[in-house]
Amino acid sequence: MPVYKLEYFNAKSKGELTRLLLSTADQEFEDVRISVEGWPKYKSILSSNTPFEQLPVLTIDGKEMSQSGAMNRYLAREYG
Ligand SMILES: N[C@@H](CCC(=O)N[C@@H](CS)C(=O)NCC(=O)O)C(=O)O
Repeated sequence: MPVYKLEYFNAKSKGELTRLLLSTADQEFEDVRISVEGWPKYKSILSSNTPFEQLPVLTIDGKEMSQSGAMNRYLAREYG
């Protein structure tokens, strides 16, 4: 079973569909919620592999993926 971590703000918006997809597929994931106040500091330490320096970021077995549409399509395909 893949290890998932989803980093997003404590809001619905672009991260919520990913949370719902993972939950509906019964996949455990680390739900990391960043506060708006904490974002500038968090952004400065985001991995250099995170090309757009934006959230959401989905990490799958240590590999980071950005762009909510791409991650949602991936999960939808993966779990039917
Ligand atoms: N095209 C990206 C857009 C991501 C995006 O706009 N993220 C916003 C929050 S919804 C963000 O990280 N804003 C903070 C910033 O750009 O510093 C996606 O769909 O994932």
